[in-house]
Amino acid sequence: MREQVSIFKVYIDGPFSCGKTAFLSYLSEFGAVTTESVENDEPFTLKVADFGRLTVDENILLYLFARPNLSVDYSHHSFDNFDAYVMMVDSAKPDSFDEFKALFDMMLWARGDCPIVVIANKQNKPNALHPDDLRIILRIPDDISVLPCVTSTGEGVAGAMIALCEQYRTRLEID
Ligand SMILES: Nc1nc2c(ncn2[C@@H]2O[C@H](COP(=O)(O)OP(=O)(O)OP(=O)(O)O)[C@@H](O)[C@H]2O)c(=O)[nH]1
Ligand SMILES: [Mg+2]
Repeated sequence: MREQVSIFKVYIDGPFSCGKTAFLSYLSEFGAVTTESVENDEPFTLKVADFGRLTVDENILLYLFARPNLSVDYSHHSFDNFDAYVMMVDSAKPDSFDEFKALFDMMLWARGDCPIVVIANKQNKPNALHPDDLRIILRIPDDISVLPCVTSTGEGVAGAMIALCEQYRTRLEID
């Protein structure tokens, strides 16, 4: 008999252009299914989440969802029905930190006790802040990992997913 497949839904969020689609694309076995189109020669994202899928093994499937860009008014957005959460920031873009904090507060509220990691993305930029400094500036609680990534090359991406899976395991052991 075929074993039951567990599907875990992972929600990826973060300020405009921090690397959400690139992150999802890197992980997903068929790339990102996006709803981007072009308007006035500029990329434009419709109000539907990017989607991807990662088969971890024969029993575990990750469904990956990322919020599309600022065309979405996230004040009406509900994301409390996911199994794990990834919050990203462009480590070299301080003018996006207020937006990060607003999104992160909503995510903390929505996640309950589900696994969560913060990705300090774009660490390859010359003026990127170190994850330890970002933790202080962005007031990330001590029990949430802030992990360095260069999503455009894939560096740190797998490690972030492993950290999320480890949190599941720890939770299962506690339960
Ligand atoms: N230098 C550098 N650039 C990156 C990195 N990750 C993503 N980018 C670039 O950042 C830009 C934005 O990446 P996206 O993945 O579209 O970001 P996004 O968060 O999905 O953007 P929106 O959906 O429009 O909010 C692209 O040009 C990426 O190639 C990284 O680690 N380092
Ligand atoms: Mg995107």
